[in-house]
Amino acid sequence: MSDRKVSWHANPSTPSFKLPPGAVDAHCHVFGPTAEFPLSPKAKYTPQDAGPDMLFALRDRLGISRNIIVQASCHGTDNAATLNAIAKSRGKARGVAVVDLAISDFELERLHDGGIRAVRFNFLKRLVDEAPKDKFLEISRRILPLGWHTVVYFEADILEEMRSFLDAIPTLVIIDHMGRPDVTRHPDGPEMGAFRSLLDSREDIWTKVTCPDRLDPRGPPWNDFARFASPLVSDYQDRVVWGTDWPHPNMEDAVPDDGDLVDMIPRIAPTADLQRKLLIENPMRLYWPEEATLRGIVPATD
Ligand code: 0GY
Repeated sequence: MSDRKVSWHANPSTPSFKLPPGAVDAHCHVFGPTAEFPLSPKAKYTPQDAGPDMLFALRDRLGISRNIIVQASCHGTDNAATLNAIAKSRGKARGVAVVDLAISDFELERLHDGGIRAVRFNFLKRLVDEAPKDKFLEISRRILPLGWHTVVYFEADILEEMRSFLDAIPTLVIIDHMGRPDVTRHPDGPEMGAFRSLLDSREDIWTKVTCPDRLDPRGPPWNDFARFASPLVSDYQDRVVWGTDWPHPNMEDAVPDDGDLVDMIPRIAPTADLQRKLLIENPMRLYWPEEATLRGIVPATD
């Protein structure tokens, strides 16, 4: 067990930025606890346990109100650890599943009842063995009646070959971590141009302005990341969400301080209006739509 990695900060700082009440961490994970929820035999990394109690302690410490728990690839297509964390949150978490391509409708409904609202398709070869686009599209068609959306994780160098697949997804789409651009390049260069043209192609393509630690090789204070993320937050203000990415899978060599991650927010979303959309209105609209309408967080639509 000694090779199990710790990829999170043991004692994150208290952020200077005070999150508004109701802020959602729209991208985080749990690992285990593995005594109850073992890692997948196909896992490409073997982290130490980082279960719901730890996640919710961090949530409270940072001033976050709710979590969107994304099934981590080390748990494969068994979403039990994610469902367990959602159940323990007492309504303060919802989730994104990774599903077996032969999943039954009954199982999809069971996931819905457990708080799942999206599936994730992962195209990173270091994380998954296969990413069959035709089968993924079939799943996206099947989740449409549940009102779910599709989360897609890929790196910028394959965006062009991803375009026809992304164009064909029938649900709302969220691209993880801004499509993982090389942030040492110019934010107005061809790579971001291609990403913006994807966002411009459909009103229902969203992105997560997440992972400065993962994307910015120069490290804190992550100035290059900020140059990429802040124009997206203002130009696509109704379809961006933020998250910590805790427990930062595979980041054991450059573990971020989660307090610093919160302090990035006013740098990429400098006004109270942008912060409210990024942290509350947008994720609530996606993950708790009924409550968002009932509580007047988003205007009711006809
Ligand atoms: C992330 C990024 C990574 C890992 C996973 O599911 C996962 O294992 O998402 C990564 O290693 O880039 O979004 O957490």
